[in-house]
Amino acid sequence: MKGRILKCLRETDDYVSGQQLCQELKVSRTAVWKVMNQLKEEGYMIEAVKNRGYRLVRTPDLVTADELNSILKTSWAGKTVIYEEKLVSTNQTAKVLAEQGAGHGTLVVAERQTAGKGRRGREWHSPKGSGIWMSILLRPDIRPDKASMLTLVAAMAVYDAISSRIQGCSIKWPNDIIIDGRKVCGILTEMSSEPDHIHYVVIGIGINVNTEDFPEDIAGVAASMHTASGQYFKRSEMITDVLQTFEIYYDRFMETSDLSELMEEYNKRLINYGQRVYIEERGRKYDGIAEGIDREGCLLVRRDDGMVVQVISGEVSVRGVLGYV
Ligand code: BT5
Repeated sequence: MKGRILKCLRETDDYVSGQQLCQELKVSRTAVWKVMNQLKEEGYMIEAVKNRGYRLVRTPDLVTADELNSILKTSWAGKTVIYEEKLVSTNQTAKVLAEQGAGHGTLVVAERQTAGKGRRGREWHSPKGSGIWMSILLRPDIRPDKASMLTLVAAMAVYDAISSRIQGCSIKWPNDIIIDGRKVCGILTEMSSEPDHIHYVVIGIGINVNTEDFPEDIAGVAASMHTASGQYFKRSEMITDVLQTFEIYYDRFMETSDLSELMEEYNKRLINYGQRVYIEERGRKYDGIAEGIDREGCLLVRRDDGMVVQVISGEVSVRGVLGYV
Protein backbone atom coordinates (compact mmCIF):
# COMPACT_ATOMS: atom_id res chain seq x y z
CA MET A 1 0.00 0.00 0.00
CA LYS A 2 2.90 2.33 0.73
CA GLY A 3 4.00 2.22 -2.91
CA ARG A 4 0.46 2.98 -4.12
CA ILE A 5 0.05 5.92 -1.74
CA LEU A 6 3.42 7.27 -2.89
CA LYS A 7 2.30 6.88 -6.49
CA CYS A 8 -0.91 8.85 -5.81
CA LEU A 9 1.10 11.61 -4.14
CA ARG A 10 3.60 11.66 -7.02
CA GLU A 11 0.91 11.95 -9.68
CA THR A 12 -0.07 15.46 -8.66
CA ASP A 13 1.75 18.61 -7.51
CA ASP A 14 -1.34 19.50 -5.54
CA TYR A 15 -2.78 18.08 -2.32
CA VAL A 16 -4.40 14.65 -2.30
CA SER A 17 -7.19 14.40 0.22
CA GLY A 18 -7.18 11.66 2.84
CA GLN A 19 -10.68 10.71 1.73
CA GLN A 20 -9.59 10.28 -1.88
CA LEU A 21 -6.75 8.00 -0.79
CA CYS A 22 -9.08 5.96 1.40
CA GLN A 23 -11.53 5.49 -1.48
CA GLU A 24 -8.94 4.68 -4.11
CA LEU A 25 -7.04 2.22 -1.97
CA LYS A 26 -10.04 0.95 0.00
CA VAL A 27 -8.40 1.48 3.37
CA SER A 28 -9.22 3.41 6.52
CA ARG A 29 -8.08 6.94 7.33
CA THR A 30 -5.99 5.58 10.18
CA ALA A 31 -4.21 3.24 7.78
CA VAL A 32 -3.40 6.18 5.49
CA TRP A 33 -2.20 8.25 8.41
CA LYS A 34 0.07 5.41 9.56
CA VAL A 35 1.62 5.06 6.10
CA MET A 36 2.22 8.83 5.97
CA ASN A 37 4.13 8.57 9.23
CA GLN A 38 6.18 5.63 7.95
CA LEU A 39 7.04 7.57 4.80
CA LYS A 40 8.10 10.58 6.87
CA GLU A 41 10.34 8.33 8.95
CA GLU A 42 11.97 7.06 5.76
CA GLY A 43 12.80 10.63 4.77
CA TYR A 44 9.87 11.64 2.53
CA MET A 45 8.81 15.19 3.26
CA ILE A 46 5.01 15.25 3.26
CA GLU A 47 2.98 18.31 4.06
CA ALA A 48 -0.40 17.71 5.70
CA VAL A 49 -2.94 20.53 5.64
CA LYS A 50 -6.33 20.31 7.25
CA ASN A 51 -9.23 20.11 4.79
CA ARG A 52 -6.85 19.82 1.84
CA GLY A 53 -4.89 16.65 2.48
CA TYR A 54 -1.35 15.56 1.83
CA ARG A 55 1.30 16.87 -0.55
CA LEU A 56 4.67 15.33 -1.39
CA VAL A 57 7.28 18.04 -0.99
CA ARG A 58 10.56 16.14 -1.25
CA THR A 59 11.68 12.56 -1.73
CA PRO A 60 14.81 10.94 -0.30
CA ASP A 61 17.37 9.06 -2.41
CA LEU A 62 16.02 5.55 -1.86
CA VAL A 63 15.84 2.47 -4.07
CA THR A 64 13.28 0.52 -2.03
CA ALA A 65 10.52 -1.50 -3.69
CA ASP A 66 7.92 1.10 -2.59
CA GLU A 67 9.94 3.94 -4.07
CA LEU A 68 10.49 2.06 -7.34
CA ASN A 69 6.91 0.82 -7.60
CA SER A 70 5.69 4.38 -7.21
CA ILE A 71 7.87 5.70 -10.01
CA LEU A 72 8.32 2.90 -12.58
CA LYS A 73 6.35 3.27 -15.81
CA THR A 74 7.67 0.21 -17.60
CA SER A 75 5.49 -2.51 -19.08
CA TRP A 76 7.48 -5.54 -17.86
CA ALA A 77 10.93 -4.58 -16.58
CA GLY A 78 10.72 -4.22 -12.82
CA LYS A 79 7.06 -5.23 -12.62
CA THR A 80 8.17 -7.24 -9.60
CA VAL A 81 10.78 -5.51 -7.46
CA ILE A 82 12.70 -7.36 -4.77
CA TYR A 83 14.57 -4.97 -2.51
CA GLU A 84 16.90 -5.79 0.36
CA GLU A 85 19.02 -3.38 2.34
CA LYS A 86 21.91 -5.86 2.20
CA LEU A 87 22.59 -8.73 -0.18
CA VAL A 88 25.69 -10.77 -0.92
CA SER A 89 25.14 -10.11 -4.61
CA THR A 90 21.97 -9.12 -6.46
CA ASN A 91 22.97 -11.51 -9.27
CA GLN A 92 23.15 -14.36 -6.80
CA THR A 93 19.69 -13.55 -5.39
CA ALA A 94 18.23 -13.14 -8.88
CA LYS A 95 19.55 -16.59 -9.83
CA VAL A 96 18.00 -18.18 -6.73
CA LEU A 97 14.67 -16.48 -7.50
CA ALA A 98 14.92 -17.62 -11.13
CA GLU A 99 15.39 -21.22 -10.01
CA GLN A 100 12.23 -20.76 -7.90
CA GLY A 101 10.28 -19.64 -10.95
CA ALA A 102 10.43 -15.83 -10.73
CA GLY A 103 9.16 -14.18 -13.90
CA HIS A 104 10.70 -12.30 -16.80
CA GLY A 105 11.55 -8.75 -15.79
CA THR A 106 11.93 -9.38 -12.06
CA LEU A 107 14.25 -6.75 -10.62
CA VAL A 108 16.50 -7.33 -7.61
CA VAL A 109 17.98 -4.25 -5.94
CA ALA A 110 20.15 -3.85 -2.87
CA GLU A 111 21.31 -0.80 -0.99
CA ARG A 112 24.68 -2.55 -0.57
CA GLN A 113 26.31 -5.82 -1.56
CA THR A 114 28.69 -7.63 0.74
CA ALA A 115 30.36 -9.57 -2.09
CA GLY A 116 29.36 -7.89 -5.35
CA LYS A 117 30.80 -9.79 -8.30
CA GLY A 118 32.64 -8.69 -11.40
CA ARG A 119 33.55 -11.04 -14.23
CA ARG A 120 35.77 -14.06 -13.70
CA GLY A 121 35.63 -13.91 -9.92
CA ARG A 122 36.64 -10.28 -9.64
CA GLU A 123 35.14 -8.10 -6.92
CA TRP A 124 32.69 -5.28 -7.40
CA HIS A 125 32.84 -2.54 -4.77
CA SER A 126 29.21 -1.90 -3.72
CA PRO A 127 28.99 0.42 -0.70
CA LYS A 128 25.79 1.56 0.93
CA GLY A 129 23.79 4.53 -0.20
CA SER A 130 25.71 5.74 -3.21
CA GLY A 131 25.31 3.37 -6.12
CA ILE A 132 22.85 1.26 -8.05
CA TRP A 133 23.38 -2.46 -7.56
CA MET A 134 20.66 -4.28 -9.42
CA SER A 135 19.93 -7.38 -11.48
CA ILE A 136 17.25 -7.96 -14.07
CA LEU A 137 15.97 -11.47 -14.65
CA LEU A 138 15.15 -12.29 -18.27
CA ARG A 139 13.67 -15.35 -19.92
CA PRO A 140 14.35 -14.70 -23.59
CA ASP A 141 13.33 -17.19 -26.23
CA ILE A 142 16.64 -17.08 -28.13
CA ARG A 143 19.56 -19.44 -28.66
CA PRO A 144 21.99 -19.53 -25.72
CA ASP A 145 24.91 -18.31 -27.86
CA LYS A 146 22.99 -15.06 -28.42
CA ALA A 147 22.62 -14.19 -24.75
CA SER A 148 25.95 -12.38 -24.30
CA MET A 149 24.63 -9.68 -26.67
CA LEU A 150 22.15 -8.68 -23.97
CA THR A 151 25.10 -7.17 -22.10
CA LEU A 152 25.54 -4.73 -24.96
CA VAL A 153 21.81 -3.96 -25.02
CA ALA A 154 21.95 -3.16 -21.29
CA ALA A 155 25.08 -1.04 -21.76
CA MET A 156 23.21 1.12 -24.27
CA ALA A 157 20.36 1.69 -21.82
CA VAL A 158 22.74 2.65 -19.01
CA TYR A 159 24.70 4.90 -21.35
CA ASP A 160 21.49 6.75 -22.29
CA ALA A 161 20.46 7.23 -18.65
CA ILE A 162 23.87 8.58 -17.67
CA SER A 163 24.37 10.78 -20.73
CA SER A 164 20.95 12.39 -20.34
CA ARG A 165 22.29 13.74 -17.03
CA ILE A 166 25.99 14.38 -17.59
CA GLN A 167 28.29 14.74 -20.54
CA GLY A 168 31.33 12.77 -21.52
CA CYS A 169 30.45 9.13 -21.01
CA SER A 170 31.13 6.34 -23.49
CA ILE A 171 30.82 2.60 -23.75
CA LYS A 172 33.98 0.55 -23.52
CA TRP A 173 33.30 -2.71 -25.33
CA PRO A 174 31.71 -4.88 -24.21
CA ASN A 175 30.42 -4.16 -20.73
CA ASP A 176 31.80 -0.94 -19.22
CA ILE A 177 30.57 2.62 -19.21
CA ILE A 178 33.36 5.09 -18.69
CA ILE A 179 33.80 8.76 -17.97
CA ASP A 180 37.19 10.45 -18.34
CA GLY A 181 38.78 7.06 -18.88
CA ARG A 182 37.40 5.65 -15.62
CA LYS A 183 34.75 3.07 -15.06
CA VAL A 184 31.38 4.36 -13.84
CA CYS A 185 29.36 1.20 -14.61
CA GLY A 186 30.05 -2.49 -15.05
CA ILE A 187 27.69 -5.19 -16.26
CA LEU A 188 27.81 -8.89 -15.47
CA THR A 189 25.57 -11.21 -17.49
CA GLU A 190 25.04 -14.76 -16.26
CA MET A 191 22.94 -17.50 -17.78
CA SER A 192 21.48 -20.90 -17.05
CA SER A 193 20.79 -22.92 -20.17
CA GLU A 194 20.72 -26.22 -22.00
CA PRO A 195 22.50 -26.53 -25.36
CA ASP A 196 19.49 -25.19 -27.27
CA HIS A 197 17.35 -23.53 -24.61
CA ILE A 198 17.81 -20.67 -22.14
CA HIS A 199 16.31 -21.15 -18.68
CA TYR A 200 17.13 -17.59 -17.70
CA VAL A 201 19.58 -14.75 -18.06
CA VAL A 202 20.52 -12.41 -15.23
CA ILE A 203 21.93 -9.02 -16.13
CA GLY A 204 23.70 -7.44 -13.17
CA ILE A 205 24.29 -3.73 -13.42
CA GLY A 206 26.47 -1.71 -11.07
CA ILE A 207 26.48 2.08 -11.44
CA ASN A 208 28.51 4.43 -9.27
CA VAL A 209 26.04 7.27 -8.91
CA ASN A 210 26.75 9.45 -5.89
CA THR A 211 29.96 7.76 -4.70
CA GLU A 212 32.33 10.39 -3.35
CA ASP A 213 35.50 8.33 -3.04
CA PHE A 214 36.78 4.85 -3.78
CA PRO A 215 39.10 2.45 -2.00
CA GLU A 216 42.76 2.78 -2.93
CA ASP A 217 42.90 -0.31 -5.15
CA ILE A 218 40.29 1.04 -7.59
CA ALA A 219 40.65 4.80 -7.04
CA GLY A 220 42.67 5.08 -10.24
CA VAL A 221 40.20 3.23 -12.43
CA ALA A 222 36.77 4.09 -10.98
CA ALA A 223 34.56 7.17 -11.31
CA SER A 224 31.04 8.05 -10.30
CA MET A 225 28.47 10.33 -11.86
CA HIS A 226 29.12 12.57 -8.85
CA THR A 227 32.93 12.65 -9.11
CA ALA A 228 32.56 13.45 -12.81
CA SER A 229 30.01 16.24 -12.45
CA GLY A 230 29.91 17.46 -8.85
CA GLN A 231 26.17 16.78 -8.82
CA TYR A 232 24.01 14.29 -6.93
CA PHE A 233 21.36 12.18 -8.63
CA LYS A 234 18.23 10.35 -7.49
CA ARG A 235 19.02 6.68 -7.96
CA SER A 236 15.38 5.61 -8.34
CA GLU A 237 14.98 7.98 -11.30
CA MET A 238 18.13 6.56 -12.87
CA ILE A 239 16.79 3.02 -12.43
CA THR A 240 13.49 3.99 -14.05
CA ASP A 241 15.26 5.52 -17.03
CA VAL A 242 17.55 2.51 -17.46
CA LEU A 243 14.64 0.06 -17.36
CA GLN A 244 12.41 2.11 -19.63
CA THR A 245 15.11 2.40 -22.30
CA PHE A 246 16.19 -1.20 -21.80
CA GLU A 247 12.67 -2.37 -22.67
CA ILE A 248 12.79 -0.50 -25.97
CA TYR A 249 16.24 -1.76 -26.94
CA TYR A 250 15.42 -5.28 -25.75
CA ASP A 251 12.33 -5.41 -28.01
CA ARG A 252 14.42 -4.25 -30.95
CA PHE A 253 17.03 -6.89 -30.15
CA MET A 254 14.39 -9.62 -29.92
CA GLU A 255 12.97 -8.74 -33.36
CA THR A 256 16.09 -10.12 -35.01
CA SER A 257 17.80 -11.98 -32.12
CA ASP A 258 20.89 -9.97 -32.89
CA LEU A 259 22.17 -6.40 -32.89
CA SER A 260 21.49 -5.53 -36.51
CA GLU A 261 18.92 -2.93 -35.41
CA LEU A 262 21.15 -1.50 -32.69
CA MET A 263 24.77 -1.79 -33.77
CA GLU A 264 24.92 1.58 -35.48
CA GLU A 265 23.69 3.31 -32.32
CA TYR A 266 26.02 1.22 -30.15
CA ASN A 267 29.01 2.14 -32.30
CA LYS A 268 28.23 5.86 -31.90
CA ARG A 269 28.57 5.42 -28.15
CA LEU A 270 31.77 3.39 -28.34
CA ILE A 271 34.99 4.94 -27.00
CA ASN A 272 37.10 2.43 -28.92
CA TYR A 273 35.63 3.31 -32.31
CA GLY A 274 38.43 4.16 -34.75
CA GLN A 275 41.01 3.84 -31.99
CA ARG A 276 43.99 1.52 -31.68
CA VAL A 277 43.24 -1.28 -29.26
CA TYR A 278 45.38 -4.02 -27.77
CA ILE A 279 43.70 -7.39 -27.50
CA GLU A 280 44.73 -10.22 -25.24
CA GLU A 281 42.82 -13.42 -25.84
CA ARG A 282 43.78 -16.76 -24.28
CA GLY A 283 47.48 -15.92 -24.34
CA ARG A 284 47.30 -14.45 -27.88
CA LYS A 285 48.16 -10.75 -28.17
CA TYR A 286 47.59 -8.44 -31.10
CA ASP A 287 46.56 -4.89 -31.85
CA GLY A 288 44.78 -2.91 -34.51
CA ILE A 289 42.13 -0.28 -35.12
CA ALA A 290 38.67 -0.98 -33.68
CA GLU A 291 35.98 -0.66 -36.34
CA GLY A 292 32.97 -1.07 -34.07
CA ILE A 293 30.82 -4.08 -33.40
CA ASP A 294 29.09 -6.37 -35.86
CA ARG A 295 25.52 -7.68 -35.57
CA GLU A 296 26.68 -10.49 -33.26
CA GLY A 297 28.20 -7.98 -30.84
CA CYS A 298 31.79 -8.91 -31.71
CA LEU A 299 34.38 -6.13 -31.87
CA LEU A 300 35.91 -5.85 -35.33
CA VAL A 301 39.61 -5.05 -35.21
CA ARG A 302 41.57 -4.26 -38.37
CA ARG A 303 45.15 -5.35 -37.91
CA ASP A 304 48.01 -3.50 -39.56
CA ASP A 305 48.26 -6.24 -42.22
CA GLY A 306 44.69 -5.34 -43.24
CA MET A 307 43.07 -8.46 -41.83
CA VAL A 308 39.88 -7.87 -39.83
CA VAL A 309 39.61 -9.98 -36.68
CA GLN A 310 36.25 -10.63 -35.03
CA VAL A 311 36.86 -10.40 -31.27
CA ILE A 312 34.34 -12.33 -29.20
CA SER A 313 33.59 -11.07 -25.69
CA GLY A 314 34.40 -13.44 -22.89
CA GLU A 315 37.99 -14.39 -22.17
CA VAL A 316 39.35 -11.24 -23.67
CA SER A 317 40.93 -8.03 -22.49
CA VAL A 318 40.77 -4.87 -24.60
CA ARG A 319 43.06 -1.98 -23.84
CA GLY A 320 43.68 1.33 -25.52
CA VAL A 321 47.00 3.03 -26.17
CA LEU A 322 46.93 4.72 -22.77
CA GLY A 323 46.04 1.60 -20.80
CA TYR A 324 42.46 0.96 -19.71
CA VAL A 325 40.86 2.85 -22.61
C1 BT5 B 1 32.25 -5.84 -14.14
O1 BT5 B 1 33.22 -6.79 -13.96
O2 BT5 B 1 32.44 -4.71 -14.52
C2 BT5 B 1 30.86 -6.29 -13.77
C3 BT5 B 1 30.35 -5.61 -12.54
C4 BT5 B 1 28.91 -5.96 -12.27
C5 BT5 B 1 28.45 -5.45 -10.94
C6 BT5 B 1 26.98 -5.67 -10.73
S1 BT5 B 1 26.38 -4.87 -9.31
C7 BT5 B 1 24.88 -5.72 -9.40
C8 BT5 B 1 25.20 -7.13 -9.83
N1 BT5 B 1 25.47 -7.99 -8.70
C9 BT5 B 1 26.74 -8.41 -8.70
O3 BT5 B 1 27.23 -9.16 -7.83
N2 BT5 B 1 27.39 -7.91 -9.77
C10 BT5 B 1 26.53 -7.11 -10.60
P1 BT5 B 1 34.71 -6.63 -14.47
O4 BT5 B 1 34.73 -6.17 -15.89
O5 BT5 B 1 35.34 -7.93 -14.16
O6 BT5 B 1 35.31 -5.48 -13.59
C11 BT5 B 1 35.68 -5.68 -12.25
C12 BT5 B 1 36.82 -4.73 -11.95
O7 BT5 B 1 36.32 -3.39 -11.88
C13 BT5 B 1 37.47 -4.99 -10.58
O8 BT5 B 1 38.51 -5.92 -10.67
C14 BT5 B 1 37.97 -3.59 -10.20
O9 BT5 B 1 39.21 -3.30 -10.82
C15 BT5 B 1 36.95 -2.66 -10.83
N3 BT5 B 1 35.89 -2.27 -9.88
C16 BT5 B 1 35.42 -2.91 -8.79
N4 BT5 B 1 34.42 -2.24 -8.22
C17 BT5 B 1 34.26 -1.12 -8.97
C18 BT5 B 1 33.36 -0.02 -8.89
N5 BT5 B 1 32.41 0.11 -7.96
N6 BT5 B 1 33.49 0.94 -9.84
C19 BT5 B 1 34.40 0.86 -10.82
N7 BT5 B 1 35.27 -0.14 -10.93
C20 BT5 B 1 35.20 -1.13 -10.02
